[in-house]
Amino acid sequence: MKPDLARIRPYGDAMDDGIVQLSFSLPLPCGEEAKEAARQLAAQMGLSEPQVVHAQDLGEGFTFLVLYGNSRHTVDATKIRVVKPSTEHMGFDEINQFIRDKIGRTIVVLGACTGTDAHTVGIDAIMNMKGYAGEYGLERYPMIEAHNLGAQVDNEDLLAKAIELNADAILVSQVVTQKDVHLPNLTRLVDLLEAEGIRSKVVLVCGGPRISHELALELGYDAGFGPGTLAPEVATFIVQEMVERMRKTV
Ligand code: B12
Repeated sequence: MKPDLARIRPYGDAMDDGIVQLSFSLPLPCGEEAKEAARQLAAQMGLSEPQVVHAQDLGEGFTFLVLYGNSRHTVDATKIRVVKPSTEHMGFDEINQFIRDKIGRTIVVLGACTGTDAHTVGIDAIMNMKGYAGEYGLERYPMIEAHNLGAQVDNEDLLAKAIELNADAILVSQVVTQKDVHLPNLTRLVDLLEAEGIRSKVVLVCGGPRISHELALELGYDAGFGPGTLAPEVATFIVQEMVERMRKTV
């Protein structure tokens, strides 16, 4: 049976059954009361027939719960439009060859977690030599000179390094988003680059679990990448953007 794209519902055991899985923790000791509280919460969230399939004592009066329930809502997938950098990306060899052929020199890419952010795993996944999820990071690319500045880098220091190394691209990772601190921190870098008159010289990219391409564009970045991003997607964007800019200035 084919799904009705105009009325997409979650798939559990059978098409259109609407079954979803939900997990959360409650500040209640593990027991029947915690399970009943979880069922009632799931019902209030609009799930019918909520069942607790897992309850685990987290200690100190907290319980972790997993529930199944039935969602009646549908989405019209034919009307979905998502703003994203590009649909096709090149592979490792193709990207290096593209740089040789179209740019003719190694390119300099700087990366950092900025502001108060100490979550380096995301930027490492994109930049580290050993790579992530089967894809080498940018440090492995012979045609990319990659510098990962690590955690809690001030925007001012990142700017100074970008000028010193004559960076072609700057990659900013923002994971900690409590009270939306990532937003002014990200726009601050744009302001600094503009004040130095080098904003248009660099390809400026941000990423993190709560970053979308659409948000990045709103903040003045050239692209934004969210969860599950792989290095070749980012590298493809950088090199294609560089070549596009070269084409426009000829
Ligand atoms: C590991 C971890 C830590 C470690 C970090 C160690 C390290 N060296 O990185 C430590 C213990 C230090 C830590 C501390 C804190 N953490 Co923490 N941490 C995590 C955790 C468990 C995993 C994050 C991670 O490594 N993900 C794996 C990577 C691969 O995924 P990713 O970051 O999304 O990266 C991918 C994409 O987003 C994208 N990407 C990311 N960056 C970039 C950049 C560019 C340019 C591009 C193109 C793409 C890109 O590509 C990556 C690969 O696909 C998460 C919870 C979770 N399960 O996600 C919480 C989490 C991120 N932490 C959180 C919090 C609150 C904190 C603390 C504030 C806790 C505290 N009260 O002290 C501190 C803050 C410290 C600080 N100053 O930053 C919250 C953030 C909540 C929010 N929305 O703001 C989370 C979500 C946990 C939670 N549910 O509350 N944390």
